[in-house]
Amino acid sequence: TNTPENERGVALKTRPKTKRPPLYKVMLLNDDYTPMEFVVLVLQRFFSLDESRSVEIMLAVHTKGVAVVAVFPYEVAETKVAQVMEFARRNQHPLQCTMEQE
Ligand code: TYC
Repeated sequence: TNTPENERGVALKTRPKTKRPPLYKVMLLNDDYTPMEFVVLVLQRFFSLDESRSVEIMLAVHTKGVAVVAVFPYEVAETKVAQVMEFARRNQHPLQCTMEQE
């Protein structure tokens, strides 16, 4: 609708509308009690990160208080957060995982 035209009624070139869905940052929060090895396991298990990348991210959270683990569309991010929170709860660790629009 409302395609731009020149003075002779010829359609002008327009950009195709390829609106991308919003992305959400999935973040881990630091705490004083969750074991470092447990956080590394979470990163490997739920985010498919290798051992060295998992250790890097865990240490970033440990030193800075929070770090972005990955970005996903809404429903994927929501699933990751739920999986991490359930796994932490089942193992009685206070680890917190949150999401926020990019
Ligand atoms: N601070 C925790 C400790 O010293 C380790 C930790 C890292 C906890 C990352 C949570 O998201 C976290 N055992």
